[in-house]
Amino acid sequence: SFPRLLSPLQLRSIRLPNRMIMGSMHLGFESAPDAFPRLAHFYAERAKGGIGLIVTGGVAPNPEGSFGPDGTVLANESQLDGHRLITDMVHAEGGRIAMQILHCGRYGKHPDIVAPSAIRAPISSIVPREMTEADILGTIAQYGRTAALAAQAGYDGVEVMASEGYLINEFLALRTNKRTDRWGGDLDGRMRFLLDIVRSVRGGIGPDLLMSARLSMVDLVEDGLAADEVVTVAKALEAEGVDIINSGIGWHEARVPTIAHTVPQGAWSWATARVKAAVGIPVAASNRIKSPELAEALLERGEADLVSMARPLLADPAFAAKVRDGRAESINACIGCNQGCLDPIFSGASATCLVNPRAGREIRFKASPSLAVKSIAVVGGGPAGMSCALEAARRGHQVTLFEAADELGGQFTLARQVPGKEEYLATPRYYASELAAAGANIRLGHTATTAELKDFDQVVLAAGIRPRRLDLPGADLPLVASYDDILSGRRQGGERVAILGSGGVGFDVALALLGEHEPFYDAWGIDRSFATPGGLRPAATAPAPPRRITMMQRKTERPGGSLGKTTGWIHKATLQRRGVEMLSGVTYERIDPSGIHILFNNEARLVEVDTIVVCIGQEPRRDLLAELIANGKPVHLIGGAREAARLDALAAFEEGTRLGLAL
Ligand code: MDE
Ligand code: SF4
Repeated sequence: SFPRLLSPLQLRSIRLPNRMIMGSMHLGFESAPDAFPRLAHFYAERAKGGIGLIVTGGVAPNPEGSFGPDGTVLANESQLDGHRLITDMVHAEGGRIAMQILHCGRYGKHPDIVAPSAIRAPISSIVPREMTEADILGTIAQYGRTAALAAQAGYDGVEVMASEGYLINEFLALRTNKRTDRWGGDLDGRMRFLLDIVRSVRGGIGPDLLMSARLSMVDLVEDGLAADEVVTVAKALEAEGVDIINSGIGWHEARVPTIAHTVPQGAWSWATARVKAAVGIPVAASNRIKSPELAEALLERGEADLVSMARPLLADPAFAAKVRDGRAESINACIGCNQGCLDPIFSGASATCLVNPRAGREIRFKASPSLAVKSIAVVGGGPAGMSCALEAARRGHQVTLFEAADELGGQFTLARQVPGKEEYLATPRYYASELAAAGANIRLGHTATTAELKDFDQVVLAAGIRPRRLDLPGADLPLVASYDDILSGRRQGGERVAILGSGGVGFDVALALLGEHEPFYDAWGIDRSFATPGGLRPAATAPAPPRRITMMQRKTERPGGSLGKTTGWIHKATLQRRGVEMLSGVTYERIDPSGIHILFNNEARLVEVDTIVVCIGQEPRRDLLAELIANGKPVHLIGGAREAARLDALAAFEEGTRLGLAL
């Protein structure tokens, strides 16, 4: 049971039924013509799912503050109808929603960005313009106007985004604030902008609505705020009548992972606890909190009063209702992959969720009961097959799912051997129990035959892929292994290993061969004693790797170029730290028992190894296709069986869901 998580909280005129907040997420379609109805359905579904409070994606107070082409600004009454649609639909579901006001400062992706000082961010190519006194006063007033408009639109409150390295955070930190006027210098000067904004916002929303401020608990960049400065700012916010302090962790330019799956769950609660101990108002913990058990434990330990979860609400809109109704074990857990949500956002596309393709597409992906019940065979229990079978079964079809292995999950089960990816296994577990609940017949350890499939009305071929074999002299020698040999645990690597192919699978294999991760705080130089501004310290010396690894690829570009934008750099840094060699532009010549002969920089070289792991892509597995077509069976081909060029779980789940809704 979750007594603390489920206890209500009164904030001014607003009563939260529980301590779960959905954290702010930019979804990437905010400026699309149909954005408001889509957003309204997205938030309404989460409200229906029982969340205590929803915080919207960031809305800028003026055009300079917007993300860029896909950002939104609320500066006049012209958009109020759109926002009212959101608040009306959320309230109709019994929910509460606060609008986040976010000025992106030097992180905006457009030419007119501004900042306290004209210093370019390391993750941007644009130098911001230094704000004048008039810009600053104007911006403070615009925050108040935007807040007033939010109140007029029916929001229950606003959140002031003061973390993650955005404009207000840029004013707070010496790293980005070199001003010598009253907006810079000592902390009183640097926090003046934030406190004036908070006053302006309160003026805009009046005394009854709630105000949250998202404050950076630890900046994780050099010349970030010192430990006592964070506390001083928090106390000043309390004195100004802020109702909730929400946690931000690390700037976007920080070279420390903060929310990827490699970050231990609850890794940042120490930073929130320091602030919580110093103030009397409720404080919310955030980042890598995805299970109700951990959330309850944080509250029980007194490290926070609320928990803010963002991605877990993409993965399962009904998260809070399941906690409330004693069904927590049936939560579709976020696996921290960033593949469906943050990676697309940082690449200028829209967010959804890998394990819940319906997220952000609530209107298009509506399930309606099937009018004519059909018997459907789904061959293959990987991402495409599982998701298709589940949607079809939920809609009332008679579904039989055939899986040759002894468990569902397909390529997903290979995550088991990759340190930090263990939580990926929650996904097949979730689908398996939901399939059973929806009445699907699951036949594990069974390879379907054409004869068996003959009696079904429709067949979905989702048999996935098989690893592409290496076509090279010596490729059949015993030292050569396929990636699934290693990732399934069937084979172990030797002392010296060559990995052929440096895409996502090659990286997973390298990480698996390195074994357990180093302790997180040591590897990334995180100072939990918070003795230096920003909370960084030199990383510990990396332990010697258990084996020597050389990764290679034929492509000339840098290895890891195809990895996710928000996780690729983490994996690259981890492998580099452990001394993994990475070669690009390699020509493979031949393999013999001593290793692999290659051409590298126009020179012949023997890479002496005892194990060669082949990670050079996949081919579709379509064993039954020709026979089924010859028998005149309607066959649907989805997932890797249709297109294996890129092993793409995001696409596979989406294709499966789409087809399951259409059958
Ligand atoms: P890259 O390829 O890793 O780097 C490019 C080059 O820059 C260098 N670099 C740096 N050098 C020095 N110091 C630094 N701090 C630094 N940072 C980068 C790199 O070394 C590299 O140089 P090279 O090696 O080539 O010589 O980076 P990229 O430009 O491809 O991508 C950068 C990213 C923005 C993707 C990035 O760095 C990101 O991965 N950072 C982590 C972000 C993250 O995970 N943040 C925490 C979670 S998000 C969160 O908590 C709140 C999110 C707020 C909104 S959503 C809520 C509001 O509505 C996010 C919306 C963003 C919309 C744009
Ligand atoms: Fe979580 Fe991955 Fe879904 Fe993002 S795409 S919400 S990280 S499961």
